[in-house]
This record gives sequence, C-alpha cells and structure tokens, in this order.
Amino acid sequence: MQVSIRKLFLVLLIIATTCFASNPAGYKNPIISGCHPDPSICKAGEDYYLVTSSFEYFPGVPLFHSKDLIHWEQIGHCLTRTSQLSLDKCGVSGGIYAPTIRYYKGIFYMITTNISKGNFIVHTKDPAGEWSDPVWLQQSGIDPSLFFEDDKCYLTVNPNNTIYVSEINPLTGQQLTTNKAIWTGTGGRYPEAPHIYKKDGWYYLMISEGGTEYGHKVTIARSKNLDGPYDSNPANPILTHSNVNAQWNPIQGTGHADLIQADDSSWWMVCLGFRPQAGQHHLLGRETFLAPVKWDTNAWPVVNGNGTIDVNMNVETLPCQSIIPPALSSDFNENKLGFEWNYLRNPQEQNYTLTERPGFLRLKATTVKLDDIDSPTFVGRRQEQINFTATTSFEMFRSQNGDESGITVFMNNNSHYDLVLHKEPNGENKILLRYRLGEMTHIAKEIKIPKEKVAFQVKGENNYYSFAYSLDGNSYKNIDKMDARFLSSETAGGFTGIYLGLFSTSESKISKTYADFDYFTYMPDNK
Ligand code: 6LW
Repeated sequence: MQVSIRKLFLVLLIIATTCFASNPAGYKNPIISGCHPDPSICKAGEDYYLVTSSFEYFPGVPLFHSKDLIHWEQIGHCLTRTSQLSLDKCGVSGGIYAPTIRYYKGIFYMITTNISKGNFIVHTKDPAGEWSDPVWLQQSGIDPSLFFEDDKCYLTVNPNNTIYVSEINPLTGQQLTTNKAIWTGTGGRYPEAPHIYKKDGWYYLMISEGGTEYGHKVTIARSKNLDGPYDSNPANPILTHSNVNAQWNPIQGTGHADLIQADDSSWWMVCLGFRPQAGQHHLLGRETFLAPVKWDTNAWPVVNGNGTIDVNMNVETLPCQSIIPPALSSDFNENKLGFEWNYLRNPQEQNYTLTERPGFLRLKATTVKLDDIDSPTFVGRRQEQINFTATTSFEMFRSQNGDESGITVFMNNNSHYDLVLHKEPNGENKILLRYRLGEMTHIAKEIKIPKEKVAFQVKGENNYYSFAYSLDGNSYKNIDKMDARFLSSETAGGFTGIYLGLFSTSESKISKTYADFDYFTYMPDNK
C-alpha cells in the first residue's frame, strides 16, 4: 500500500511538472492563421470544435479540434460532397459565408449560408466523419446561428439589418414559429454574426457591427426572455480595435465572435481579425484569434480586460495539452491530400491523382484558366504567415503550345501572381513571371530553360513576394519581386486571403498535358 501511494504521488508530480512546465503562461494569436474568418466554436465533453468560412473553396467549412483552445488540428471539413456544396461558377468570395457549430444531446449541427442559395444545416454524430446532406431554411439573411434549450432549437439570423429569432426543427429545417425581431444592435452598420447564450437566467445576444474592416466591433444585449426585449450593454462594444487604444495594434478589424466556457469554468472568445502588412494592406485574409473573457455572475462579459486583444497574450492558465505540429510540407507520398489543400469550386476529380505516379501529385491540365470563374486544375493551401518560404518541384509532360504549369500567389481569379513553366509555340520551354490584376495582365520576366523540369521558390517578405527558380533543386536564382499591396484585400476586395496554389492549364480541349509535382514545402518565417 505504502509503495503504491508513493508511486501515485510521483506520477502526479511528473504530470503536474510536465503540465505547468509546458503549460504556457500565455499563447500567441492568431490561434488559426491564414484565411480562417468568422470562427464559431462548440464543446463536447473535453473536446472543442471550431469552424470557419470557406467561400468559393472546396471542400467547404474547415473543421478544427482542440483540447486546450490554443493548439488546433484540422480534422476535416463539414462539406465534402457536391450534394452538400455546389459552387458551380460561384463568384469571387461567393459560396460559403459564416458558419455556426453547436453540439446538443449527442448531435453536432453546423448551420451556414451558401450566399447564392440560402441558409442550410448539416448534422452528424461524428464531426471527423461524414456530415448529413443539407436541410434548407426558408429564413433569409446571413450568419445564421442556433441556440438549444429544453429540446427546442432556435435560429437567429440578420435580414434587413435586424436580428430575428424563430423556433425551427434543426433536422428538417422546418420553421415552427414566426420570425421575431429582437435587436438591431447599437447603431453600427451591418449588424451580423448573432449568437445567443443562456447564463444566470439571462439570455445574452452577442452580435458584430461596423463591417468587417477597421470599424468592426462586438456588441451584446440581454433579456430575461428569449424573444426579448433585449437591453444593450451600457459598456458596448465589448471588443473593438477601432478606437485609439488599438490604433497601432498589429491586429485590426476584430469582430465576428463566439463564446465558450472551458472545463475550469473560465470563459473564452474566438473572433476574427486581420494583420496589416505593407502599410495598411492585409493579404492573409481574416484569421481566428482567442481572448479570455471575465464573465461574473449577472454581470456583462469583459473581453481581455479592455476589449482589445494582442499577438502575445498573457493569461493565467489554460488546460495544457501536447502541441500538434502543423502540416508544413507535402511530399505527396500519401494516397490523398492533407486537409490544408483546397480546390477552387467543385473540382473535376479525375484531373488530380496521387496514385498514377506514386510519390507525385499529378495535375492534368484543362482549358479552364486561373482567370475563369470556374474550377481550373488548381490545388492550393492558405498563406498563414506574412513571412514564409514555399518551394515546389515539378516536371511537365506532353505539353503543347501555350500549355503551362506552376505556382500561383492567388487572392482570387482577378488578382494573382503566377510563376509558370510555359511551352512556347516553337517548342521552347520558358519560365514566365506574370501578374493578373483586375483588367491588367503582364509578363514581368521570361527565362528560357532547357527542360520541362524546374523547381520554384516563392517568399513572402511583408511588402513583397519574391520569386526564384532552380534547375537542380538546390541553387536558386532570383527572378524578381512583386509588390504585395496589389494582391491585398484592400486592393483586390472580397472576403478571402492568399492561397499558394499549384496548377496546370492547356490551350487544347483535347489536352494530354499533365504536370507531376514531387513536393511542396511551406516554411513559416515567424519574424
Ligand atoms: C460574414 C459576416 C462577416 O458573413 O463577413 O466579418 C462575412 N463578418 O459576418 C463574410 O465573412
């Protein structure tokens, strides 16, 4: 008996030491970097799940898992089938807007908006597995959210700059009560992103206002009744970087938030924000950030003390868990791509294969170009740091006049920088560094090379993207650098962020051209 108590004490001592030794006195924001806007979070037992918007990219609604709110691992997507997500010809920044994820009595629900088709719900008992086909809602507006109480489900949504609530059946989408207007916010433009929480007998309605740029803010109201009337928090906004106390903060545009309570009863907020670079430009899109919330009994929630957040966050404690290293490189040895890889709209799956030449990603060219509002042979992953180095090596086969393959720094169909291997009419192979910016397209550099085999390197360097090539995969020769500002959200518009994409296109409808990509490396430079 004595021995086992001593052993138990030693084990507990080791766990406690390990936990506090590795448990950060804080964490770094964003918790999910790159284009991951409009975060929504739920908790099932000890597990947290988080979803973000995905717009014209497929699969849709990336799904993340964590046990400590800091370290997140992508475990898949909610929308993985065309029957759930038809993006055919959907416009730039079209497709999937803000999702909400909720867990109630063993079932996970994800509700979102396909902006050209309406609001819909999918559900599952296994979030990492398949989600159901959609049930469509008749209510209009965007940023739909669900609130469950006493086996009833309530929808909040924001048509006509007003937050409405109604009871629905979440498994059929049937509306069960009429829409009741419950709040219009504090007067900010675009009242959106509504979520309802029940605490201390109060129904709290949290929204975002001001638009998703520098004027963004989170506001909250409460009522003793779910359908109101709601009284606004006198201390609104509870989160904003639009005031002087955040004018130099490297995070801007904070808003679109969701709240969650941890096992230790502490409250936390996830929200979106963006990180300007190259002056007042941001390229990574809106990212997901975390903030501690002080929410005393019968009190209003207070976010991180003063309603602003930082890159380096100092907090008391968070449950400590092992750190899950992010997928930084792909050597294409697996028989399917990692979750970080996305297609533009619904892909023609026969044009992508990892098995025809094991160890290579084969992209089969079609005549759909990067400029087309369509689905080119393109697969990309988000740029997640301002400073990074990406490399890829590939060989093109059976190419004809005008066919090309390469890497693109892609904001959207109208805004991208491409580094390509291009087959000339006379059969020569040329490296082209080319930009497409709105109506303008221009070849900035041309370099003749002997073979259809090359390695490309792209570096993100705050104000610039720099491009280089190598014929031996080791020594790189600089080609040129391009101004990052012209691809920013401020210049290009839209709701997305930069993707680094691999692609292959042809001039011929009967093209046999394909490119075999040997690897893709993405190395953050967290300066
Ligand atoms: C989303 C809206 C918003 O539906 O941007 O920042 C829209 N907030 O709530 C698209 O992300």
